[in-house]
Amino acid sequence: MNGADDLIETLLANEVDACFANPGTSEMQFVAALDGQPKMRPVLCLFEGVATGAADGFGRMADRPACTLLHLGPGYGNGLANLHNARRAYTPLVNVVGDHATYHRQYDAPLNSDIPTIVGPNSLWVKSADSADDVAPLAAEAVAASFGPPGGPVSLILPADSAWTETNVGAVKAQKPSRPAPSSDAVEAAARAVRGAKKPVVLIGGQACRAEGMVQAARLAAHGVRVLADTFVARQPRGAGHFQPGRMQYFGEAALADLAGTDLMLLAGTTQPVAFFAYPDRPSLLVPEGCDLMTLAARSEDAIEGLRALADALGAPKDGPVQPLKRPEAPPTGPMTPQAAGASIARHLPEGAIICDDSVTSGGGVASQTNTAAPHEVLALTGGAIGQAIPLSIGAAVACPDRKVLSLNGDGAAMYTVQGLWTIARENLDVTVVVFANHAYRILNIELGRTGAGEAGPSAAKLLDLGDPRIDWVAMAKSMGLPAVRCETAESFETAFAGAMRQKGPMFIEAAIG
Ligand SMILES: Cc1ncc(C[n+]2csc(CCOP(=O)(O)OP(=O)(O)O)c2C)c(N)n1
Ligand SMILES: [Mg+2]
Repeated sequence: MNGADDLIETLLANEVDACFANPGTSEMQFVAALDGQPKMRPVLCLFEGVATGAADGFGRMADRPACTLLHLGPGYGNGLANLHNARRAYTPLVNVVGDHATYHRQYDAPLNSDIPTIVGPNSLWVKSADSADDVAPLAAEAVAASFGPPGGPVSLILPADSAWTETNVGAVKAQKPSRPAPSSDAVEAAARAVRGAKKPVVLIGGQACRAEGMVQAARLAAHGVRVLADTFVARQPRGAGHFQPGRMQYFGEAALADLAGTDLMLLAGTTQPVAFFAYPDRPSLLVPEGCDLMTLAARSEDAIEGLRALADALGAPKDGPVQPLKRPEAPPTGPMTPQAAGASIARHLPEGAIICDDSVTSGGGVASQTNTAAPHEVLALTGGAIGQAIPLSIGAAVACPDRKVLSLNGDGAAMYTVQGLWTIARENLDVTVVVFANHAYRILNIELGRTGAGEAGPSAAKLLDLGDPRIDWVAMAKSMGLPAVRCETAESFETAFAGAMRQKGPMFIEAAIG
């Protein structure tokens, strides 16, 4: 046994059994050790942003961490944006960052970098296992730390000599932390405040938006309390049989207009709402003036228990409202639009599907119609760093092999981590990838006006247009091993999407909307 064997044994002993990897020389011991541990599923990702986003998708669906295997500081750096999204999703995730042998660090070889500083701001926990005997205990610490609460990425640095040196420590079990329920004082205070308010709102996020939390939130809605969910939620059920809360509006002025007159905002599993960006002369904080802000359950607490206790304290009914099953009866016709795609998706999405959403300006057309589709779950872009939905779908499909996964992407967003298509094909994952090809960063054309930056002239337009040269999405997907079709009409999308939902395995659809 060497440190690398101990690491994988410890990960497996703590149910970390998927490894999204892009290895290098310093990780060769870990790679070799995988052969002795067939329970660990190695998944090669051809860019670290794919590996980290996949580990996020896995953690969101499995409620336990996957690990990544990353090559020193630069490998980690390539994976940073999706680790940022994972941190904002509070997803348990263990990065194994390979490093030079401890005695080699002093020579400042080309791949040498200050790994603790690079990984620090985005890791709940960072330690370097500087001897083989340290590896297993630190790996167990890392797994425990990844659960928070509320959870997030952690980074275990693994020097090459710690991996290759012999050790007899063996697997170490992690102590998984629990989420404390909010105090009864907090629940009573919240109940009093709701009774005294004219127009109370409960804002739910994070763990409160999981299926069990939504059941409790629906009871509050049945009692007459307005329930809103955060704009971007890590994992939220949607469709028939589920409660459909309102959504905090994305644009600040729309959010404040929506909240006008609200005199109490209770937070469960989230923090005070703020605008995604600042704009000249527009507010940052999305709490109306004169509205009391109160926390029922912090992110680190058990918000589901908090909602249950509040509903009980208020004498709310046992059951709240849920969505009916209502799918568009007629297949959509005419030009290819996000709305047409949304109609086909609502018609054919199978029960239990998982939607990974990074579809930017095309997303609204899908969301509005899938509210009453077959029950499914949505994983949203929690950290605003686009390029997430292809990687996320990989991890979700590895975690849930019996569920259909649908990855919805803007064409700009898809290009960030397009290498993930190869992994979907190589692992034969049951993922349908849709790319909304408008050949533009369309949202930024909207933002140009909103920020007061003005109209796009020829130089500005060059930074917002993707049409020259036009990306051939079908050729791109086929080159990485996926069957692929281009849909220029609603009719052709309907046929392609229905077919994709009927079969099992990888499929790529270009929705040609521009
Ligand atoms: C990592 C990262 N880089 C840049 C941005 C800025 N950004 C936000 S949306 C966007 C373009 C999205 O374009 P696309 O995916 O084609 O969607 P569309 O707006 O066309 O619907 C960019 C570049 C970002 N959010 N994250
Ligand atoms: Mg686009």
